[in-house]
This record gives sequence, structure tokens and C-alpha cells, in this order.
Amino acid sequence: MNDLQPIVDAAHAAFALAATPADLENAKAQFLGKSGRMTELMKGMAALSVDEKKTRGAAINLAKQAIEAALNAARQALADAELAAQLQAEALDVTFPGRKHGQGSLHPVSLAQERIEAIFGSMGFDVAQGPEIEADWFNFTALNTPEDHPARSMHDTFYVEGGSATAPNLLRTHTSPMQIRYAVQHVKKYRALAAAGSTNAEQLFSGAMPEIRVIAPGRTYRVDSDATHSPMFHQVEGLWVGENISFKDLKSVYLNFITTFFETDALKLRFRPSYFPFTEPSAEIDIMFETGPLKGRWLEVSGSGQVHPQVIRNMGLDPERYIGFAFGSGIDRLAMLRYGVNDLRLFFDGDIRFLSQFGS
Ligand code: 2NL
Repeated sequence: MNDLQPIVDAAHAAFALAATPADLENAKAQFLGKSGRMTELMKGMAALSVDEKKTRGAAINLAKQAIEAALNAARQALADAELAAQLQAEALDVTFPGRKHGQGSLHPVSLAQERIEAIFGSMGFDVAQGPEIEADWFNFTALNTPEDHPARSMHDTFYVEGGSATAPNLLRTHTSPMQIRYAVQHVKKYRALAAAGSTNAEQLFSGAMPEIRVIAPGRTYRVDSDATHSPMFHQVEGLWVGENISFKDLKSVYLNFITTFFETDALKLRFRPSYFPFTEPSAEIDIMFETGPLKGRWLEVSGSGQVHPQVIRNMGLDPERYIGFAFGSGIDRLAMLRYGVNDLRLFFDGDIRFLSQFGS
């Protein structure tokens, strides 16, 4: 017996030292394996008498059971430690507040554009959107811009490779080409209806062609870049053509738009004579707030005018019968005035700290 206890103690010590299941299995082999210490002891019994075998065998079995018990305890301890470590690593405090998804919001220029569309929509204007890469004809020629006009120069306009006078060859410098496209389609559509003898079209044509009333908002491009100019900017153009559409209609439409957009009637509007190739006569539209931080200064908000007879003709209409107005306003500038932003570049820097201030 005396020689067995030190072996049992050594097994305890070896199992306690094992830091991993593999260590433990190695330690086990030293005591219980094929050539382990206990197995060697059993082999050593061969020379003993039957009686001696009985007592020695019983003693060895007891020692072996003690070692196996120690082994199982050590296995359990390792498993417990591993589970405890895993629980610690994966600890989850369910009382913590949840992680929120970032809530996006519309860009202030998009917000302004949506307001503009809604306001003109309420006055019966269609919203037309179309190509940003345009053909020379739609961007310049149809709008009565002379061949030698400086706006056509490469200093002012981005040209793209390929293209031609009628195939897309430039980035549109305003959204008017979309209005030309819209007007041409409009005229074609009602001419076709009339030619097909549609009762509906006859009714419409007993008077005049249905009026063209449309806005074209969107991105526009010019070779220009400083604190107040971006090579890409946003514009909204408006067009109303019928038999009897005059500057008084322009004034009422624009005044209604601008007071609704800025949510105040406390402002004045004035027309200042100007020049554009596509309108005659032409005028800048200025507004002056009577209250608030912008109070008392005339602010230029739009170009405008009576659509030039040649442009009416290019739409497929007779300028002796049809007349109307058009205007073009910068959406970025309207957004700056409405949201109190003083640097245009903030709109295009993409800084989330700026952009997240505008809600949705
Ligand atoms: C400006 C000038 C203007 C127009 C745009 C227009 C469109 C058609 C026919 C005639 Cl389809 N005119 N648009 C007219 C006058 C001025 O904008 O500097 N805007 C920021």
C-alpha cells in the first residue's frame, strides 16, 4: 500500500498541472496508459502467489480507481473552466440600450426640389425630367442661341467625346432643353390626335392646343468653380405657353411660388430688365424680405421672360397664335436662402454633420 499512495499523489499533481484537455490526456497516459505506471504494477504481479495477488490486486485496483476519479474530476474542472471563459467572452448585457440604425435624411437641395415640385404641381404644372448629356440642338440651337454665343465655348460648357449637332455631345448648361423636348412631344401628341380625327382632340382643337405648363428641375453643368459656383448645380425651369399667357401670369405664378416656398407673404417681388437669347423681353426676378435675417436686401432669384418667337417656332407652334413665359431659377441658391446656408460648397462636400441637420 505504502508504495501506491505516492503514485496516486503524483497523478493528482500531474492532473492539476494540465492546462488543456490534451495535457490532461498526456498525463493520463503516464499513469493509466499501456505502459503507464499502474499497468507496469499489474504486470509486476505475475510472480506473486495467489493470496498475494488477491491483496496486491485489490490495493492496485483501489489506487487505480482513485487515479480515475482524480482524472474525471480534472476533466470536469477543465470543461467548467472552458465554459466559464466562453460565457465571459460572449457575455451579453440584455439591459443595455439597443444599437440604433442610422436614420438617413434627404439632402437640403433634394428637400428644396421636392417643395418646388409640390408647389408648381399645385398650380397645374407637369414635372419633366430628362437627359443630362444633351445634343447641341436642344441645349442651344432650339433656344435661339447664336452659333458664336460665348456660352457655347469650351470655357463655359463641358463637351463630351463623340456626339454631333443632333446627337448628345455636351452636359446640359440649363434644364431648358428638357422643356423643348417636352413641348415638341406635347405638340406632336395633339397633332397626331387631331390627325386621327379623335372626337376628344377635335373638341380640344375647336379652341386651341392644350396649354403647355411644365417645370424641369435637375442637375446642370458649367465650367465654373469658386465659393459661389459649382461645376454641377441644380436648376428649375418653368414654361407656360398658350394663346394668352402674359407677364401678369408670370408674376402671379412666381409670386405664389416664392411666398409658398419661403412660407411668408412679407416679401416684395420686382422685375428688372435683362437679356437672354431665348426670351424677349427678358427680366431678372428679385425678391426682398420685409422681415427676418435677410430683411431689406434685393436678392436675385430667377431669370425670366416672354418666350422668343423663334423658340415657339422650334417647339412646332405658330408664334402668331401661341405665346407664353419661361423662367429659370437656381435650386441651390433657393435652398441656401431658405435654410440659411452661406457657403454653396457645404451642399457638395458630403459632410454628414452638415447634412444631418435638415431632417427629412
Ligand atoms: C437664368 C436664366 C432663364 C429661361 C431661363 C426658357 C426656357 C424655354 C424657353 C425660353 Cl424652353 N426660356 N428659360 C428663360 C429666361 C431665363 O434663366 O439665368 N436662370 C438662372
